[in-house]
Amino acid sequence: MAKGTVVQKIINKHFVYGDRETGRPVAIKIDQTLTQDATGTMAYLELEAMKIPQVNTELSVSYVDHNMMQNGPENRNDHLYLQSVAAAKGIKFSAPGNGICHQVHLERFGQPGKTLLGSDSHTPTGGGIGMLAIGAGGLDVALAMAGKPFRLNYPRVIGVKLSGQLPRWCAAKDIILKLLSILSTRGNVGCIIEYFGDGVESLSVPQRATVTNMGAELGVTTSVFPSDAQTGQFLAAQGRGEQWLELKADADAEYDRVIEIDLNKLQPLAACPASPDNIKTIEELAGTKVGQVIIGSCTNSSFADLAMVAAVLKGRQVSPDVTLAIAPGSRQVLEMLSRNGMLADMIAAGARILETGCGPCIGQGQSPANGTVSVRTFNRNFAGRTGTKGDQAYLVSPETAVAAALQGEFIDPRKLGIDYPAIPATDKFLINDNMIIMPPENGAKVEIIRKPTIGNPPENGPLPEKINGETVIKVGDKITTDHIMPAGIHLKLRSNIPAYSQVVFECFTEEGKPSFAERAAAVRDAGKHGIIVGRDSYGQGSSREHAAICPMYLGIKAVIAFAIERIHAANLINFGILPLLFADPADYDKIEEKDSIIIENAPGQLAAGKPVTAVIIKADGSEIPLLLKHNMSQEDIDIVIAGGRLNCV
Ligand code: MIC
Ligand code: SF4
Repeated sequence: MAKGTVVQKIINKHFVYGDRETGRPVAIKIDQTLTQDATGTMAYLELEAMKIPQVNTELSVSYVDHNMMQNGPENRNDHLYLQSVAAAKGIKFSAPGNGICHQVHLERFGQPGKTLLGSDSHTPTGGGIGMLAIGAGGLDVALAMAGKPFRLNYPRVIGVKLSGQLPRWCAAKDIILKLLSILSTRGNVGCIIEYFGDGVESLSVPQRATVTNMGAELGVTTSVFPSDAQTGQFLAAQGRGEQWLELKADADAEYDRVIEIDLNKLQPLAACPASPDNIKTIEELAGTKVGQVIIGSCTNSSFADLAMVAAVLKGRQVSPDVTLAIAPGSRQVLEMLSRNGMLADMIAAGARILETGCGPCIGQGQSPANGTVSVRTFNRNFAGRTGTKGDQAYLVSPETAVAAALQGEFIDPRKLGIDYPAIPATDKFLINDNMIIMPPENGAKVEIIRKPTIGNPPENGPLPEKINGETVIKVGDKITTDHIMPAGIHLKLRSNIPAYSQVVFECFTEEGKPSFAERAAAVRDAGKHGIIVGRDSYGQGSSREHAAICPMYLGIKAVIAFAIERIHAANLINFGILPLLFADPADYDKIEEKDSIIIENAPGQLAAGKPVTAVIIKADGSEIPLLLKHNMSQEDIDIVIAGGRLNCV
C-alpha cells in the first residue's frame, strides 16, 4: 500500500478525514489553488454563491491565459469580472499576457510538499517541483478556496524508475510519450505516478514539469517528482530559495507497481493522430511532409525549451512549405529571450511569434489546412481540437518540432547534422511580477464588475424519484470532454450556459439533423429525462465542468458507460448527474438511441457499493432488464440526490 512514498508523505501531512486504504475516499487540506479564465468565471460565480468573504487558502491565483482573442466583448468582460472578483476575495490575479497558468505557477508559486488544486487538468505540472498538484472541476476548486478539504480516492501509487540520462536530442517529452505507450490513456483512474531512481537527478524542474504535465493524458490523479538539489537550484534561480525542502521516498518505499524506463535507450517519439497514446518513433515517420509546426503550450515552453529552439534556428531558415509559430509559455520566458537576442534569432529564421498563452493548443487560431500535417509540442491531439475537421496533429518534443520546421518533413533530429546547441545557464531567471495584481487589504469595498455576458451558474432540482429516461445519444470509447463541450471558437461562451449548451456534442451532429441540444429539449418537453450512453474511458481530458453543467442544463440525469474518468465523474456528481456503469458490458449493445431507460425509486436504490436495477424499453414496447453499478461514496450519493453540490453548501 505504497508505504514511504513521496505521495504518502504529502497525503499524510494534509490528511483531514477518511480511510487511508487504496480506493477508499480520503479528504486532504488544499494549500494553494489556481484557476484559468475558461473554467474560472464559473468557479468564481460558484464561490460567490457560497457567500465566502475571503478565500481560506495559503495562496490562490487566478490566471488569464485561454480566452485572449478578444473577438467581441466576451473575453474582456470575463477578464474584468475575474480581476474584480479576485480583488474582492483576496486572490492574486495574473493578467492576460503574463503567461500560461501552469508555467507561471511553477516559476513563481510552486512549492515542494504543498498541495495544489487547479481548475485545469494540467495542474499536475506542479508535480515537477514536488507538489501534490491535482486538476479538478471549478466547483471543487471553489470549495477548496472556501477552505473545504478535497476528496480523492486513496491512490494506487505507480513508481516509475528512471535510470541513465537522456541522450542528445531526446527530451523530457519523449519520457512521457514512452510512458503513454506503456500505460495508454485509459485504465489508470485512481493512480498517482511517482518518479524515482538515479535518472531523476539529471532532469531539471522544467523537464520534470513536462513529464508531470502530460501525465494528465494517462488519466492518473497526478504525477510527482521528489524535491532534490535540482528543485533547490530552480527555486533559488527564481529568487525563492528559502521555499525549498527536501522530499524523497524512503529507501524501502513500496510501490503498487513499478515501471522502469532507461533514459539512455529513449528515442525521439511522436503521439500520432488522434490520441496522445498513439505513439511511433520519429524514425518511423521520417519523410512525412509537414505543413505546420507550433512550439509552445504548458507542456513545452520553458526558457530552456525555447532557448534550444532559438539556438537551432539561429542563422537558418524555416522550410518554405512550413509555417512555424512559437508561443512562449510565460512573460518571464519571452522577456528573457527578447533581452538576450534569441527572440531575434527566431524571427530572423521565419518564426511567427504568438502571444504568451494557450492559443492554438485550445483551438484559438492557427488551424491547419485540410489534409495537412500539424506538428505541435502540445499535450492533446484529440480529433478536431485544432479547429480543422479531420485534422492530423502530432505531438512531439521541441527538438523534433524545430527539426521538422527546418526540414519541411519529419526527421529524427539526430540526423539533422547539427551539434546539440549550448543553452544559456539558468542560475538566475529574470523576475518581474508586475503583471501579478495583488488583492487589496480590504476586499469588501471592491465592486465586482459584471458585464452582460456574465451569467449565473444554472440551478438544478433534486434527483427525481423515478428516472423516466430516454437515450439522447449513444457514443463509443474514449469520448473526451472536448467531444462533449467543444472549445475553439465556442470558448468565449464559457460564462453563458444557455448559449454554450447549444453546442454540446456538436461533433456528432449530422448536417440537417437535430442537434443534441434540440433532441435533449424534445425529451425534456415530453416530460422525460435525458440519458447519455457511452463505453470505455468516458470523459477523458479537460477538466471543464461545462461538460457536466451544460448537459445538466439540457435535462440530462444520468450517464451510463463502462468507465468514467475521475475529473468528469466528479463533475457529474457535483452537478447532480448520475455516473452509472454497466454491470454487464454486453448490455451496451442492447441499447439504441431513443430507447427508454427507467430507474424506479432512484434515490432509494442508491447506496454505496450496491447495484441499481433499471429497465430498457425498446421502440416496440419490449422490456430488457438492466443492472447498473456505481463507484459513489455515501457523500457523493447525498450530493446527487440533492441535485448537485451547490444545493448542499
Ligand atoms: C485543455 O487543455 O483542454 C484546457 C482547455 O486547458 C482544459 C480546461 C478547459 O477546458 O478550460 C483542461 O485541460 O482542463
Ligand atoms: Fe492551455 Fe493547452 Fe495547457 Fe490546456 S493544455 S492549459 S489549453 S496550454
